[in-house]
Amino acid sequence: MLISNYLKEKIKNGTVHITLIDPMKQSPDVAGRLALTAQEVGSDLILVAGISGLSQKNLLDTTNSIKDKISIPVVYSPSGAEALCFSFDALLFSSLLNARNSNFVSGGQSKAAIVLKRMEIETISVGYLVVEPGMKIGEADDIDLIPRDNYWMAASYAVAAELFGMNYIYLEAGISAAQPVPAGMIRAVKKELSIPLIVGGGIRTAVDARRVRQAGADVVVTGTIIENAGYRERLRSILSALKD
Ligand code: 1GP
Repeated sequence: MLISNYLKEKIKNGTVHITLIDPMKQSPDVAGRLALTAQEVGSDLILVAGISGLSQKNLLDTTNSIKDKISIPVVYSPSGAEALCFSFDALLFSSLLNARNSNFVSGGQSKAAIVLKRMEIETISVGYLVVEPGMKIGEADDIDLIPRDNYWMAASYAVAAELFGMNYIYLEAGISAAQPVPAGMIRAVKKELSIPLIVGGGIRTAVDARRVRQAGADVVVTGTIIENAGYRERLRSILSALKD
């Protein structure tokens, strides 16, 4: 089944949860165990997110270890063409829309595009929008971060992406952000959109997850919580806030 159809079906039945695993943060073996826990508590998909500096070997080993242990889909979100792997179920083909550096908008993606198409890898196009504080991503000088109170800017970018024909909008507050994207912003974006909305960054508790869901997120992404002690229980309570 195509991952886009899998997601469509899941979204029809409620909020989707994605567990993000960064291969640079643990060994491939541990990554596999974390992915298994995520599957056991009810996560719908594992997103392997490459950040710059990720080696081809680490990506391959981590992917193999995850795929050996779980049956839910594993999708890759590369940060560029430096590490690629074709054993994923699909690839998020994202454009960082509020970047000033065109490499993040389409330049980096163009380097991998022909290979991906020829390999017939499923790609899911995503309009990626980084909201303050943006954390690591926000530290890059060339991003026009969306201010947390500028709902209009977020909605305008999101609708532009929809009109470009993108499949999803991803509102990102940044890895380990102190707070998730504001609920008011999620609501404002959702109101204008006809395509599904992904929200991630800074979601640590069931209260956060419920707020993001009630504001209109179709898909919720968490990453950092799985790296800390007690992650199984934390993830379980987030999942119950999303799926009750
Ligand atoms: C996914 O960047 C996030 O959008 C992950 O954020 O690590 O804060 O959950 P956390």
